[in-house]
Amino acid sequence: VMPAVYGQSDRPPRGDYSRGGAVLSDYTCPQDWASYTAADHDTYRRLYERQAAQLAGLACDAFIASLPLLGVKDRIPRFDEINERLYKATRWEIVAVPGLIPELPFFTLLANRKFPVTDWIRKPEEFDYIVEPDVFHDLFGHVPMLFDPTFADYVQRYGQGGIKAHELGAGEKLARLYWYTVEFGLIRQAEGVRAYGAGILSSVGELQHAVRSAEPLRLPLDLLRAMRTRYKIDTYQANYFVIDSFAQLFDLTAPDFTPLYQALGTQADIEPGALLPGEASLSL
Ligand code: HBI
Ligand code: FE
Repeated sequence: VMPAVYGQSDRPPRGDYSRGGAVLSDYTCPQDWASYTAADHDTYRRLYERQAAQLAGLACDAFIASLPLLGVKDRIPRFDEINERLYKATRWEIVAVPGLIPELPFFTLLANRKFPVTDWIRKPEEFDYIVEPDVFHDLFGHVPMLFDPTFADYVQRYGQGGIKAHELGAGEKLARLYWYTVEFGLIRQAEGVRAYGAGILSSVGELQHAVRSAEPLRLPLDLLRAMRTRYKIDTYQANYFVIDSFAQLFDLTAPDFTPLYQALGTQADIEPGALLPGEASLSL
């Protein structure tokens, strides 16, 4: 039953992190599926349809294989239904959150194999572009990849590293690794470069830009290079980092990052799109 203050069918306003006490101390909350409107479901259906139609040749195989495991396409899925499949596949679960949450609880959820999914959906006037993650970005972009066992293990390892980075004051540098892998990562498959990052996969325009355009730089993933590289949040990325496999990503992030953070302390940040001497953008 909805708290009376929210009315019969309106969702709590975006940015309400209390929701009458429904948000827990770990920032998770009930999805409150009943309060989505017909317009909300329609927005999801139209976003899904448009994005699913342009994946071939641009999205990585793992994503294309697992997208159907989200279940219904014509309305916002119930998180519980996705969890029945996801937990069996990789022992991950999705949990609802009211929006962006602070770094430490975010890392802590990932370390516990719980992926925070924003429960509200964008308004029709935000259809093509939204800065903050919403339920479409989080479900469509992120959740299919969590069905891949190796990638799923990487995300947990990232969360564990995040807790440590937070203690060391290196959370901002480590956040760049999330950005350039989980959000905007590219992978080299036999047929060419493909997207595995959720920010690319859930974006109407960035898929083509990231995978086909001659404009952005594509560099092999190097942890130090990626964590030195600033990023843009309001335009297509000017550089992407390419991996060869999810096993490579998992293995790269096995060592303790403390020496990396020490090195980062002495090296200047790199502007998005800048090439260093000796570097070259990878061919597609
Ligand atoms: N909260 N809901 C949500 N989703 C995110 O992707 C997210 C967040 N809080 C923090 C955060 N990301 C960043 O610190 C990561 O980029 C590391
Ligand atoms: Fe995201």
